Amino acid sequence: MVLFRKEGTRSFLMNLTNIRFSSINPKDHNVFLQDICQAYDGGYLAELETKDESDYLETLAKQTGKDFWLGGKDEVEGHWKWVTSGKNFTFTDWHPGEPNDSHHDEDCLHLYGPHGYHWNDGSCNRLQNYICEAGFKIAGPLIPDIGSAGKK
Ligand SMILES: [Ca+2]
Ligand SMILES: [Ca+2]
Ligand SMILES: [Ca+2]
Repeated sequence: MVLFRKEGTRSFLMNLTNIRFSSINPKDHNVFLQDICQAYDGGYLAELETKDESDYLETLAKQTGKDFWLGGKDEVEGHWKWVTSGKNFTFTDWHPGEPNDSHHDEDCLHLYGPHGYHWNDGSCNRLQNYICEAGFKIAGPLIPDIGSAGKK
């Protein structure tokens, strides 16, 4: 199931399919998820540049009760980047005490329920849902548009 949401000029797909960030090709963690997002009119794993964007998706995640992958990784430990744009994080909403690289095995960014859907670094091998982001034209026949979620 895919939830399709619009916020301003952005569109977001919240794919309620459990997937590992590191699926399919362990040598290139990003490819599989990126390909799925790209099928939606050039989408990519969500990159949260602003508080508005982060708050919006955290609220939606909370409504679904699911954890979601975002498009951030620290390929170099502690240096967080968005995987599609290659940009460093300019805004963060880490839960207090995160990122903690627990067990030296947390390199993938997600919205995490036990942390109130604030940001956490988690193991890339976790099975969970994911969020794609794209431009306004993302709407298509593949995607059931269940309407826009109100801002809180
Ligand atoms: Ca964004
Ligand atoms: Ca890490
Ligand atoms: Ca963590």
